[in-house]
Amino acid sequence: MTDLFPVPPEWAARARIDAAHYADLYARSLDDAHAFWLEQAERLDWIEKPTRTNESSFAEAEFGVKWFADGRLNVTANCIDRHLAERGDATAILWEPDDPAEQPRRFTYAELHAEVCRFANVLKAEGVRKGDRVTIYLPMIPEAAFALLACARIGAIHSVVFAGFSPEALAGRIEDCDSTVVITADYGRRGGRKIPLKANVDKAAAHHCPSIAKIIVVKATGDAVDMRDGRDIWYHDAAALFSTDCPAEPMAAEDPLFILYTSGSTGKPKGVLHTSGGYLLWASLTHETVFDYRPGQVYWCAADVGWVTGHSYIVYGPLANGATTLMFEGVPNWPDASRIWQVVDRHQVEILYTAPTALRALMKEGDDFVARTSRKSLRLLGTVGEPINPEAWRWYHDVVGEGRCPIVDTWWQTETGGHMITPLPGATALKPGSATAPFFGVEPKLLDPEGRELTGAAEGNLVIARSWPGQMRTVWGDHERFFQTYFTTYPGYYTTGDGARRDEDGYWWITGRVDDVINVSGHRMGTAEVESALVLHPKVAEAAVVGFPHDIKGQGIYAYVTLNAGEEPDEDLRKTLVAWVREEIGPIATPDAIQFAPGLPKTRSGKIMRRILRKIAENELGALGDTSTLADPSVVDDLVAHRVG
Ligand code: 6R9
Repeated sequence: MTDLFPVPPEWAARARIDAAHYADLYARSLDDAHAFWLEQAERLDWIEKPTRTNESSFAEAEFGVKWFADGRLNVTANCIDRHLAERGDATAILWEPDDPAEQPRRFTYAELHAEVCRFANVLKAEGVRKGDRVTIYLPMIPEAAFALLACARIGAIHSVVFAGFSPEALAGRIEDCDSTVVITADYGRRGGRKIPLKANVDKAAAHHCPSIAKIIVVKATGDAVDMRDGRDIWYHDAAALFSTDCPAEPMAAEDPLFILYTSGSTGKPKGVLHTSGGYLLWASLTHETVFDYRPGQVYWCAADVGWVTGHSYIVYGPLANGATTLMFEGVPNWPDASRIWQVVDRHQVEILYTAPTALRALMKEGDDFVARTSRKSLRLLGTVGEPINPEAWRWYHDVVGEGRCPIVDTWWQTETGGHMITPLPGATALKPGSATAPFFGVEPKLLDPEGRELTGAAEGNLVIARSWPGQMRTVWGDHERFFQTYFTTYPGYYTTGDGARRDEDGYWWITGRVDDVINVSGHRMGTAEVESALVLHPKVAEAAVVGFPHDIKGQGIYAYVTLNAGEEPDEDLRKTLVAWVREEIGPIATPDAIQFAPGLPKTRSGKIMRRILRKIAENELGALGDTSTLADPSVVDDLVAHRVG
C-alpha cells in the first residue's frame, strides 16, 4: 500500500485551484477546448489577440502543429515590458555566484529591460536578423538569460548548448542549424573549477564550423583568452556603444522562439523547435498553477539554462509571471553538501525545483548538512527529470521540507515545452513517486505494444491523444523525422517514449524510457550517441551501450566494446576510451563501466540484442531469456564471465 499525503490544510484554505476546481477546469479543457484556451490566452499581452486555438490533428498524416495562429505578440514584451509599470523595481533575476564568499547580484525588471535591449542592439549590429539562428554557449551567469531574451526581442532563434558539452558536440549543433553567431564567455565556473568555454568554441570553429562569422564573448571570470580580430568581440566593449532601448519585434504566434537539441534513439541529436505564442502560454500557465506562484515570492529552479527546464522554468515561465527567479551558478555539493539549503536561507526561497539525482547525492551525505540550515522560508518543493524513488521523495518531504511542503513531481519533456503530468499543490493528494494527474488540456493514454488502448489500472506505453499549446512544432530542418519519431509508432497519438502505469485511483506513475534513451543524472542521453563516439576511436570496431541502475545517477552508462583485430584490451585503453567519450560528447556522457567484449550478441540478421546486454549490465543473469536465436549463443557466456562491477 502506498501512503497518501493529503493537501495540507493551510494549502487547502488558500489554494488558487482546489480539487473540485481542478476537476472542473480539466474537464472543460478537453470538452470545451477552444473556449478554454481562448480564455487562457488572455494571460498574455498580444499585439493582435488570437481568435484561433488548436489547429492540429494527430490523425492527419504529416500534419503541422499550430496554436493561436492569427495572434501576434513579442515574448520579451510579455516577460519584461508589461511588468515595468507595476513591478519595475521588483527583482526579476537574483543571481547566486558559484563561490558563496562572493556577492549575489540582482536585476530589477527595469534593469533587465535595459540589459536585454542593449544585448539585442549588439546582436543587430552584428547582423543578426529575425529568423537567424544564434548559438548560446554560456555558463549560469545573468548574461545567459539576457542573451536568450535578446534573441527573442528581435525575433532571432536561439539555440542554447549546455556549457558542459564538448567542442565536437557544440560544433554539430552549430552546423545543424547553420548559426553564424555564437555567444559564449571567457570561462565558466562550477564548483570552484573553471571550464574553458571560449577555447572550446575556438576548437569547434577550427575543426568543424568555418561558418562561424562572429563570436561574442562575455567576460565572466576575467581570465585571458585568445581573441581573433574581425571575428571575436568582447560583449562589454560592444555593449558600451549601444542604447538600452530596442523595440520588441512583433512576431506571429507560430514564429520560432528557440531550438534545443535533445537526444533520441538514433545517433544525431534532434533540434526540437518551439514557437512563440503556445510555448509562452504553456510555460507561464504551468509555472503559475503548478508552483502556485504568487507575486513577491522568491522562486528557484536549480536547473541549468542549457536544458529545457532552464528555458521554461528559470527564464520564460517565471518572467512571464513577473516572478523573482533565482539563477545559481554553482553545484549542490560545493563547498559542501549544505550549499543548496544555505542558498535557500540566504535568499528566503519559497519554492524550490530540482532533480532527484541531486537529492539522492545530498541524501547520501547525511541529514546534518540539511539540519544545520533553517529552510523555514520553503513552502513548496518540486522535482523533474526522472522518476523519483519513494525513498528520496520521503527524504525531500520529511527532512528538507520538515513535512510541511507539498512536492510537485512534474513529468514532461523537451518536446512538451512544460509540465504535462503533475500534482497541483492545492488540489492533489500526493503519493511518493507518482506524477499524479494530467495538466489542463493533456490527454494521456496507455497503449499496449499493438497499440490497443488500456483502460483502468494498467501499465503500458504512455502516449498523448491530442495537441497542447506547448508542444514542439518540428525537428529543425527535418519535419519528416518529427513525424517518424513521434507519430508513426501509434498513429493518431504523440508517442512519449516513456512507459507508465495508472493505478486503481487513476494516479499516473512514470516507469522510465521504453526506447534507447537513458537518463543519467537527469540528463537525456541516446545510447547511440555514446556508441558513435566510441567507434570513432581507431582501436574500436564496435560498441553497444546500455543503461544500468545507479544509486545516485538513476542510470549509469555501461559500454560493451569490441576492439579491432590485433588490439589488446588493458586498463590504459579503458581509461583512454573513458576520456575519449568525455572529449567527444562531454563529462555527462562519461561511461561508468567499459567491458571489452570479443563479440556482441547478435541475431542472424545482425541486430544487437540489447535486452541481453541490459540484463548483464543490470546483473540479472537469471533473466537473460531466450538466447537461441543468436547467431553465436556462446558470446553470452563470455560476456557474463567478464561482467564489470
Ligand atoms: C523536463 C525534462 C525527458 C525525459 C522523460 C522522462 C524523464 C522527466 C520526469 C521524468 C519521471 C518525472 N522525466 N521528468 N520521469 N518523472 N517527473 O527532463 O526533459 O531532458 O527532455 O527529459 O525525462 O523519461 O521522457 P528531457
